[in-house]
Amino acid sequence: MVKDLLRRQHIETPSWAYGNSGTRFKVFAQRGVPRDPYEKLSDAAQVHAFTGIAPTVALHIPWDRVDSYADLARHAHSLGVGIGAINSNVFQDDDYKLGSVTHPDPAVRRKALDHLLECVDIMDATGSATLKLWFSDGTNYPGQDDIRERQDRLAFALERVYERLGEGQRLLLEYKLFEPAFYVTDVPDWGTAYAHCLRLGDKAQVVVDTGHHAPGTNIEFIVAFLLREGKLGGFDFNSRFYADDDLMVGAADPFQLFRIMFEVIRGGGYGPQVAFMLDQCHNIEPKIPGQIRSVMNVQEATAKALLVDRDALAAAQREGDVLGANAVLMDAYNTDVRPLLGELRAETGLDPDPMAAYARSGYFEKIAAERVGGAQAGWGA
Ligand code: PSV
Ligand code: MN
Ligand code: MN
Repeated sequence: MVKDLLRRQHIETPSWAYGNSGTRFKVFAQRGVPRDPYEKLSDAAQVHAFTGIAPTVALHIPWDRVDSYADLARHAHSLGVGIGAINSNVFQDDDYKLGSVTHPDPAVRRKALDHLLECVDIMDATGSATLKLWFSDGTNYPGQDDIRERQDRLAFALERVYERLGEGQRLLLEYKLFEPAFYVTDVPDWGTAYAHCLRLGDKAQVVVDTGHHAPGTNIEFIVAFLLREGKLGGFDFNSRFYADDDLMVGAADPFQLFRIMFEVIRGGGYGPQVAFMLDQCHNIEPKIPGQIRSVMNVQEATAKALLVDRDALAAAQREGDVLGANAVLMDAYNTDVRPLLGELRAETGLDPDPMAAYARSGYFEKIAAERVGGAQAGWGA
């Protein structure tokens, strides 16, 4: 039963994790980094080949701009992977200094909206069902702009995008407490995202990026609440120690990841309706192994969450047995699930140790020799 559910898990890796990245201080170039979106997909296919559970790749436009998106999707399929969410990017042009869809100038708002609509065209061309929207929009100083009117401008753009969505397509709205705006962020929290999505309709849901909250925020509560309302569309998984660090998921706080996965399962969100995506950068560690490790971290947290004895937990909760209920959860968390996952991989023809198998495969040596001048993933993503 647990194994069947684990076999069905699907974790999406981001194209930008394979490119060079860094902080606002320095982008560190690594050997063998992809030179174009086609090569990013080849690397993502390696993550899937060794883990067996990473069959789709998210694109970020224009970082992944190509002449033919249909051709890119064909290339993905030839490698055994598919195109996942299309991520819009209305944050890196000079025009967006004061915002994108909430900018005071209607011409800039139009430009941003056109980009979002183009992303839906790319969904059509690639067969992607998910548009992921994150806005860097906000203000730095009190009085800088009318913060209420900015909500009207945001709602207008979202409505236009929503109307453009086709059958089987949806939009996910991502929130983030701050950065790059430091005073007001136009979509700062799950409540704002939820309110906009609620107005839009069933095809609009909230995406929870685990690095986008104030320290100490109880993310699993947000997950439980959004699932209860049918408004949890997916995750951008990563780890944070301070702000939006984009470190490997499960590295900073594996217990939090377990608690989140438990609420996903408890709330009926373990299935295709809630997308498990990674949104990370590997600034100092090698990228493909960084992604493999991250996929395994999510898988381990999921396995532990699936092992929770829900009947025992419910009984302890009913009886008001505080320590007993807590112990049920901790028993599952403290289980070493690595042997189970090794067995699961072996049963599906995979190496039980994906990290070691990738290291032995010779893929890194091959790309390091072949690829010169790898592309930058973006920055501070
Ligand atoms: C913003 O910080 C964000 O989390 C959004 O998802 C962007 O699309 C992404 O980072 C880029 O890595
Ligand atoms: Mn994100
Ligand atoms: Mn982020």
